Amino acid sequence: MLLDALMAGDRRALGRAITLAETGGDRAAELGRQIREHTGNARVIGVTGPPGAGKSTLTNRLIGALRAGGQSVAVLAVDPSSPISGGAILGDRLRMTSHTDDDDVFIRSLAARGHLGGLTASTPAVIDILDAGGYQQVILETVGTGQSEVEVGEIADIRVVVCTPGMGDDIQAMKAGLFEIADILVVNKSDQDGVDQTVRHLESMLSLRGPEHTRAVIVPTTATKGDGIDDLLNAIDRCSTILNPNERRRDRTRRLLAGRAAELLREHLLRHDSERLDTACRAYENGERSLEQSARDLLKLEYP
Ligand SMILES: Nc1nc2c(ncn2[C@@H]2O[C@H](COP(=O)(O)OP(=O)(O)OP(=O)(O)O)[C@@H](O)[C@H]2O)c(=O)[nH]1
Ligand SMILES: [Mg+2]
Repeated sequence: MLLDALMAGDRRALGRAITLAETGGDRAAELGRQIREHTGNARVIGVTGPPGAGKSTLTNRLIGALRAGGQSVAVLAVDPSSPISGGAILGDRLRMTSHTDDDDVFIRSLAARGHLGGLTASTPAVIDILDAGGYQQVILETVGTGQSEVEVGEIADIRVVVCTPGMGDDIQAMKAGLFEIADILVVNKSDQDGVDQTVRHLESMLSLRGPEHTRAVIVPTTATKGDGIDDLLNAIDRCSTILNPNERRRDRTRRLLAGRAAELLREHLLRHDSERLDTACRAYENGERSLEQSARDLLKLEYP
């Protein structure tokens, strides 16, 4: 039985289960159902940010720090297959080779197959497999490219957004996506100029975030030297308030379901409910309703 072998810590079974999940189909769905009750033990740490910010170097350091604490670690690096970061997988592999002989470290690259430009549709299933397979920490590295950070927000229990000094206006542009989901904002490459300025800039942006967001913490790091990694790990630990597997599983499912429902709603409105969409659209264009009001009208939500 694949499930038994997987739960017994058999690495080949783990690889087979992941491949099955990536292929999809009935057998994958069946495995997914079987393992559900064995999930919720792993902590999923999402590490995202612009290309080249140092996510893989930082992840490599995190692996080391978590291993030193006796934790087993799985890393999923999502290859954005964008021309900018071509060869990312090879780069990631090279930067994480210090852990390849360690049985309690598992590193796998997932190809992003265009699912909303970010994560693959099978990522949640692969995380469940790693979780059931006994990995205590799962690090999900993705390049923040538009939609993907929203998905990381849905999948990861803790969201680490990596930026670098001197991003200036780029940070402003980041606001809508990356910034909103962050539990922890890492300013990596702190060995470069402009760290203090970037930290101040981030602080002032954080103070503008609405009350629905809990306040993110800012952690400067120099991943190449290992500086600030302990601070980062402490910040991650402080974010990990859910300890019970049932709660963690439910929390994860809630986020995934809400995200998927939002996607379906969008499709539904565009394809099958265009009359209602047009009505709301007209009210907005006539200036009768604001964009926010029109959107709420569509959802039949009362405007606060
Ligand atoms: N000076 C300096 N360079 C760093 C630091 N961290 C990473 N780098 C360098 O930045 C480059 C990119 O690092 P990666 O870890 O591959 O960055 P990444 O965010 O994973 O990149 P992609 O996966 O391609 O988006 C490498 O040349 C690293 O050596 C740092 O703290 N200081
Ligand atoms: Mg990388």
